[in-house]
Amino acid sequence: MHRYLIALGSNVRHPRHGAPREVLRAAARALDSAGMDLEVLSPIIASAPLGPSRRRYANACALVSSPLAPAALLSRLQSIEHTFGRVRRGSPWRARTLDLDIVLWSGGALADIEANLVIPHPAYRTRPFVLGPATTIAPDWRDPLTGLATKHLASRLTRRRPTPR
Ligand code: PH2
Ligand code: MG
Ligand code: MG
Repeated sequence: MHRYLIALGSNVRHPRHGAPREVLRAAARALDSAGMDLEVLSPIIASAPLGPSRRRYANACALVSSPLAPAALLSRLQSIEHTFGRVRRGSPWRARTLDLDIVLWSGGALADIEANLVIPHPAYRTRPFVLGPATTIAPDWRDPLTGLATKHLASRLTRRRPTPR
């Protein structure tokens, strides 16, 4: 059995599920089906968009256990994105109904060129909208590359710079 930390994001309404935070609630239910067990979902936060899209995001993180290896789990996540109406065309950072990213897994560091998959997620250490929710459900999970726990990565981001005097 493997464990995965998954980041969820949405910044487009879904015609049936509704606003982005409702999209994430429905997506969490989909993470508890067909070879995946949802252990816990973090609180859902609102976050300012990073990148070109102007719409605010709903973000959350989930802990999932699964017998699936990373490439197989990724393709399950992509098919869930697809059932939520995500269309992959245009810029990779365009607004999206649902984004499901693998952030960490119990097997450590991995680069699967064929599946276009890198774990840990290459950008998670600098993203408050990932580290905030992740700290609420997996504060002590260490990044296999830097050795820093989620809560330490998060506090590095929010720490105030020393005020010059
Ligand atoms: N995801 C992106 C790009 N920018 N900004 C926020 N606030 N939340 C996201 O999930 C997000 C983003 C690419 O996946
Ligand atoms: Mg993403
Ligand atoms: Mg993605």
